[in-house]
Amino acid sequence: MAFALSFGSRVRKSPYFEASVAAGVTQFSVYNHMYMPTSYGDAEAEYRRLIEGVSQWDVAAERQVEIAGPDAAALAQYLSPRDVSRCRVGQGKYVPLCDHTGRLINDPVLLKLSEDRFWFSIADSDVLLWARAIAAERGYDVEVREPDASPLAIQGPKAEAVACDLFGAWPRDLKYFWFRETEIDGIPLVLARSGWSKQGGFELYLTDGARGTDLWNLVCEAGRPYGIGPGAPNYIERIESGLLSYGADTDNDTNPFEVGLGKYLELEIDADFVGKSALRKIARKGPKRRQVGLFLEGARIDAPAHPWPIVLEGRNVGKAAAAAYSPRLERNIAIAMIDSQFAESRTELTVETIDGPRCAEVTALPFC
Ligand code: THG
Repeated sequence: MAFALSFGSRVRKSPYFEASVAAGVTQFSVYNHMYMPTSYGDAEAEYRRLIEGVSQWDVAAERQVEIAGPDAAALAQYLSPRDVSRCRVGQGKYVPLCDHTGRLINDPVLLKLSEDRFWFSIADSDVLLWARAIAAERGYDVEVREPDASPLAIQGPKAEAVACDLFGAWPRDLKYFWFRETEIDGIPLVLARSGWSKQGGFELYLTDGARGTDLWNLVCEAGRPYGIGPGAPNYIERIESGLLSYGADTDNDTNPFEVGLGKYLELEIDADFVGKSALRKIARKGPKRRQVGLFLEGARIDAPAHPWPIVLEGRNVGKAAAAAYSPRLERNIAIAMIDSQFAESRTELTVETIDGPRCAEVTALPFC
């Protein structure tokens, strides 16, 4: 390609930026106003490492929005269409954040650090602005800020062995989304069992941004016996696993029911939260569109979806947000949003891909 992103100071660099460059990063995306590595040049090796071994990812762009102070629990609840009162200190929960109309505005992991301090670990949208505005409008006594906390993920079946070599035996007993504040070689961090893959693993939220290279190198060393290598949130594995990519799979009108997040909502709780009545109404009527999987016929897909239009009997009925060849299924697969009336499995459609139309069949998510 004859063009590249500009590397100015308007977009932020992660604490692992230099380490990623030294490790041979070849592509970045921009996420939460920060460069985020997306490839180290060998997609097949990165996929295999994630499925069979262990991979280390600079996901510092998953920024935190901290809510602290006397009304922190009240604001965290008001922002969340889930029961935050049942979240314990040291526990995390996946929380689809919605606006007053029930539209999805982010899908963070909520971490409860203490009774009066929470982090929303956010996907790519400006939750800091949202939380500050809601806090001010409602007169909550809180401080809302972005703390110095930058996740480094280790993902894959051997991630637990690496975490235990680094921290001792206790990470083995951490339940999904639970975490503990700790340190290693004087580097402060929060260790959580989490990460944006279904291969298992941990996230190390570095809380001293000056120590990024030190932490990256420690993880490299500990992972060496397990064949660790650099990677990034994996385009193919996330399609196979049906993990939501906010912004790729969603648009400005997507609601959580359309993308399979309805199961995380608790609309009958007493507490009030943003979007409560709108979400109840959508739950009653059912969503107009649904996220589904597709199997695509034809040659191995090697171009990302742009997205691609989906057609049935000459009518546009949706779009494919992401498509890839799945090495595990040995088939072309895609994640798509289509009109609910066509979302039944086995429905046959046409996808207008970059190299022409292809027959496709609807299937349920996840694929693997
Ligand atoms: N880690 C951290 N922050 C994040 C992400 C992350 N913020 C942005 C983005 N990723 C948020 N999106 C997701 C999507 C899915 C999951 C986590 C974050 C996830 N889902 C599990 C699943 O679908 O099986 C479990 C959810 C559950 O059952 O509670 O893990 O990756 N720090």
